[in-house]
Amino acid sequence: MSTKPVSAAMTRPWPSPLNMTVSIDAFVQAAFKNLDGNGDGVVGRTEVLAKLGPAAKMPLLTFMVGQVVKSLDTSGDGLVSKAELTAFLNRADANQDGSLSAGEIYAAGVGLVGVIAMIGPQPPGG
Ligand SMILES: [Ca+2]
Ligand SMILES: [Ca+2]
Repeated sequence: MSTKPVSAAMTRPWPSPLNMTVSIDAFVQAAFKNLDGNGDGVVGRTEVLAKLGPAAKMPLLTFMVGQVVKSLDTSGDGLVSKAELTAFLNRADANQDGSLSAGEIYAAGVGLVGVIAMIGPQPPGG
């Protein structure tokens, strides 16, 4: 009998989407730290795609990023501000406790799952 050790490469800085509970504030901070490449406090589609590297060449992914940005961008300037992301996450926070459970994330739909999927796989040192 042999058991395979779990590779360290399999671990992620974010918990598994299936059992995660995320503080909205921490999520917004992490999202902007990770995605706001030019540090101007707003995140656009090109900044998100730049973070995705070679995967950004996939048309479906490019489309999804555009849809997510569009759904978050309530002011219509093509950029997502911290306030816009916070407002979106607050809407998903069904019990208004300031954090999101897996159930709340699931209920909020594909847009939020897409955001979390993008933010989740942070490259080491990135
Ligand atoms: Ca920016
Ligand atoms: Ca905006």
